[in-house]
Amino acid sequence: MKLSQQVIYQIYPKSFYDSDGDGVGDLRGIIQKIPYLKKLNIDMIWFNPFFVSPQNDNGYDIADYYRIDPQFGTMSDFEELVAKLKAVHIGVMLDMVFNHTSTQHPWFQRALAGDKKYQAFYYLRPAKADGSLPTNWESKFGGSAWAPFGETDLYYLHLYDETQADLDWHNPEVRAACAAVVNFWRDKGVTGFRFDVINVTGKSEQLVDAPAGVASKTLYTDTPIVHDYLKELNRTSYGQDPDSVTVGEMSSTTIRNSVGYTNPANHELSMVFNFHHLKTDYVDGRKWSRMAFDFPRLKQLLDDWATGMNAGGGWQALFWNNHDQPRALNRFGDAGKYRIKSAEMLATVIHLMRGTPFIYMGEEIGMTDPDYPSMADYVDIEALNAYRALIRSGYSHADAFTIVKTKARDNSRTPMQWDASATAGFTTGRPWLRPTNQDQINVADELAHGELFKYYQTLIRLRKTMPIIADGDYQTWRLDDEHVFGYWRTLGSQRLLVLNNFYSNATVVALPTEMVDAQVVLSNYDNVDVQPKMVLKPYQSIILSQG
Ligand code: TEU
Repeated sequence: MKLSQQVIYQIYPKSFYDSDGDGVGDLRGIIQKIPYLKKLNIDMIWFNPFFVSPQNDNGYDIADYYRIDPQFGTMSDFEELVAKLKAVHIGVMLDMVFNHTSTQHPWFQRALAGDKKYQAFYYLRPAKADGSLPTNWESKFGGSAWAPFGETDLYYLHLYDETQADLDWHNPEVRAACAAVVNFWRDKGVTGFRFDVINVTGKSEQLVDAPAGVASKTLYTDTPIVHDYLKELNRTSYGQDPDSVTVGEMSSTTIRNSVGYTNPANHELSMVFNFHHLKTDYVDGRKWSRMAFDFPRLKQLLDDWATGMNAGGGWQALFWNNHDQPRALNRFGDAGKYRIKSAEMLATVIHLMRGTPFIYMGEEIGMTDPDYPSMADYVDIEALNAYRALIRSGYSHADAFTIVKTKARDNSRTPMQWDASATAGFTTGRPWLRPTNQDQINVADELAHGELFKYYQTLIRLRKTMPIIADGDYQTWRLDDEHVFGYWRTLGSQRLLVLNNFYSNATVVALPTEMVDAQVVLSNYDNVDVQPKMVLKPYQSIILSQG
């Protein structure tokens, strides 16, 4: 099936389904749930990393790219999973974390033991003449991006945790080693690859301080050489398979670069994730802050990206949720009274756009953030570091905790809620992270008498059956509407108008004249009557078609 008709589902293996009662999800658990995945009718599954890892960053700190971490299963479990998914036409996308390795990786360990070949795999630098750290760069998880390299007088660069050492992509042996990993998994039948923070691999060879007032990330994000690296990786690995599906996770990227990464003529990637729309509830761009989302800004960003990527022939990965983000319902929808309607509205926004929709596990049953009473429930390194940093900078415990509660990555990492039981039907043991609202939100209830899962099935079916959804152009509708985010899709003489009310109040939209006798393709409320002045109910979405 063409990429434009596909929908991808994301599974966080640690939290999907536990088959052996140790409280951690595993590959055999996923095998058991294939009928559920097939029912949703998704085309590919992106799995977060399940490779051998000390798990300091839940598997994004890889110690062996070629083996499965025993807590998730064995290579034969993986082979069985791939074969059983293939039998029902579901592809596999693996997470390739190539910006850094775990400091437990043999490459880093050999470098530490003095092996020059592997020292050249990493960024090792001496202190400055005055004895200070090699640069003033900050780790994305807090503190300096430099840590002492063993007993030497060198430091190694880590843009993420201290146990995640950045690989030096200038070294052709590093790039060849990464391509070899991709090819190893291709030989196992894997056709999809997600490249973790791939746009920060293009650091300059001379690492320099960020000038005062300039964020260090601007020095190493989206540099021109990233495009060269991707062209090479494409040529030496996944590009040899015409059906491969690739997505780059692009931290703080631009539309111009993303067009470059994804325009098929460039032979780089199939699509990219960007995160700008998910920063519209940040105060002054700071994640560890709290405010209601800025609706005009959210619309402007969604529209700018859709318009720019369309104009440049680029392709977007469309998403609200992933394992790094609090649940979208708690941010852009309503996690209470209008939970289902707002979940349907948010899904409509994404699934009707031009690009490839991603569904993060649990989204299709309307999962929300857990309600944890204390810091003791949080386990993610980023949240724990952020809490300490907030306290250090003068926040009270209560204020710091409120921010952590709304922003922690743990919010999306709670176990998939299969039923209303104490462990949410996720495990027979003690879940590694506690679910809190499975009595109200779970798969069993949703399949028995819910409407949200069915709504997702419909959205997925529409993309496969309506060429205008898969391949039509995107155009802006009135950006100044105060409650509604709408947009046009067009293909030949056919037009769709997609209207989404982001609020719990009804609102009126004066329909463009050419749409007053349009057909209703779908709405999340019954009995829609097309009127010149249309009333949109709370969180209502309507898809109108003409021609
Ligand atoms: O995340 C990359 C990234 O840009 C993070 O800084 C992200 O913005 C942050 O987690 C949000 O708070 C990827 C992975 O998705 C994440 O799970 C890893 O921790 C990170 O890379 C390092 O590998």
